[in-house]
Amino acid sequence: MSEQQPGGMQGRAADSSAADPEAEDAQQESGSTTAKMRLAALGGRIARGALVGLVAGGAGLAVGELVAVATGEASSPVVAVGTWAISITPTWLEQFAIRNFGSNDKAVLQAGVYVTVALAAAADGVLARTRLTIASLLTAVFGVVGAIAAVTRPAANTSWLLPSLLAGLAAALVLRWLTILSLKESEPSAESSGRRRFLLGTLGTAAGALVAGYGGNAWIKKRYNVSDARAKVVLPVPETVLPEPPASVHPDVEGLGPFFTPTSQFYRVDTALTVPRVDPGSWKLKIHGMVDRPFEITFEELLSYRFEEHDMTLTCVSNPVGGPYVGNARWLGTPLAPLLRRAGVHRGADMLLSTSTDGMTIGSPVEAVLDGRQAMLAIAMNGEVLPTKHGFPCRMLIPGLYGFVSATKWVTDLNVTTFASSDAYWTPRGYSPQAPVKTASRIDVPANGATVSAGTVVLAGTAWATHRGLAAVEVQIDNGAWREAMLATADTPDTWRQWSYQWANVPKGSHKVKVRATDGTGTVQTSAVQDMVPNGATGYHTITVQVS
Ligand SMILES: Nc1nc2c(c(=O)[nH]1)N[C@H]1C(S)=C(S)[C@@H](COP(=O)(O)O)O[C@H]1N2
Ligand SMILES: [Mo]
Repeated sequence: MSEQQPGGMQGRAADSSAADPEAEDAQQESGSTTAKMRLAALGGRIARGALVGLVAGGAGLAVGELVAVATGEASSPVVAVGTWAISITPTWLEQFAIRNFGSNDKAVLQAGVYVTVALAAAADGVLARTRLTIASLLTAVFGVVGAIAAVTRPAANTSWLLPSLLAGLAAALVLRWLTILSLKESEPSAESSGRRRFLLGTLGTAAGALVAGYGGNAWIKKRYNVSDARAKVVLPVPETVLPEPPASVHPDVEGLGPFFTPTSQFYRVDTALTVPRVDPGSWKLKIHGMVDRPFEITFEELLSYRFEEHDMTLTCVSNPVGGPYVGNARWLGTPLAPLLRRAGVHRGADMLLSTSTDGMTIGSPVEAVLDGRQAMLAIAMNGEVLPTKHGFPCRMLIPGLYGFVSATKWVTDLNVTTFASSDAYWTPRGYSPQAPVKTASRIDVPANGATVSAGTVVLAGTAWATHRGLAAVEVQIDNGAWREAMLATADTPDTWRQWSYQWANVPKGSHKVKVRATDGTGTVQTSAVQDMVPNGATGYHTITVQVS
């Protein structure tokens, strides 16, 4: 490279004009013009380098996407790196993401991966203009990093190496090719055909990468699409069809959510960057570990079992006090206990370690499955086949336990083991191995900070102590005495209970309202404030209401 030294021309200009002040002025002017030109040229080189880097990176990602059509979505470079990033995300950051982005946290992460790749690719493209070999090697290294991220995912096989490796190779080749074209194009002797070649090469590759990238992604979505298979599932008729709960399970208060959470509004929490799409035709559930008779069942066999409907509230350990990560649904499932009995659980085995197709592991107490509660393998919620994001074709549910220790979606493996010998996904990340749902209550109406008119104000909300049942809800206004709220009719001890309270003669001004519940064992919800980690937040939900 015949790069000029920065400032070289200015130096010469100053030398030659030192004797003549007027000439010096003129020279300085032309010197600053030259400096501007040089700056513009430098900017141009950086811009070209960055452009070449971005196009090379894009071409690499597109190739990765195309290869992933064969090896599966989770092996595509961005998904693999994003999934790996999730797995190393420290618990505080994960909590931060849940708090600030909620269910959009994955979209934010994926955007973050794209931005990081883009910045690195652009920088690499600039580097390539002076250090082409190093830059190409770096590109290949990116590919290797992606491949390692992919192949170390728990659900990976060796073919997962391919998308990122080939992506890195493709990006390195494109980088070399376009950088050489670009350097030729910017030589002083360059002909206009050189410039044309560079532009055509860059734009053509960019367009090709966009088409291949989007096309590959669409192809993946189509190839691994399970909506047809999902539509074809004929739900078994439950042994006893549950009647609808009475209308009185829901206090008729405007703004209070329904008793059953509509599936479309049901919260979603999982570590999957892209929703696993599991074909029920090839789905199998393996039951093994500390059992006498390990066995495997297909989806068809599963459907031939006895099915039951059960109303149950599911909640997340990461739900903050007063938070939204709780939902209530009617589930259709086959009881889990008979399956464990058929396998014959060994004495001393106390943990059921379940694994999903994406490699997520969840540990549940064997006792909670066998003690008579309605632990089940669910295939439908609210009368419809499970949506893919809620675990199609099959998920586990155990009443009374937080989702991270019971509600494995896309479950395919049940390993009977011990808490002493096995860790589930969240355990080394600071969460308790065992986590029963804590008694919780929430004020839903009015919203925190809302202004309401004086007179009688209706308060309403939701409270749950899943599996222990809910016995009472009380509200406290401005630190006064606790007053008993009106509980709506109970459905099952495994569902939440909604409540309301007629707050009469409310004076104008700002008021503080608190809520607490008592569970079916008579234990009052604790006022001690605790964070979500390690086993669920506690404290009383408190809101401020402006009365005018
Ligand atoms: N495969 C898999 N299953 C999972 C999880 C997950 O990350 N992966 N998250 C669990 C957690 S933390 C909760 S709270 C529930 C949430 O279920 P939902 O998304 O259907 O509401 O699923 C559980 N099952
Ligand atoms: Mo959760």
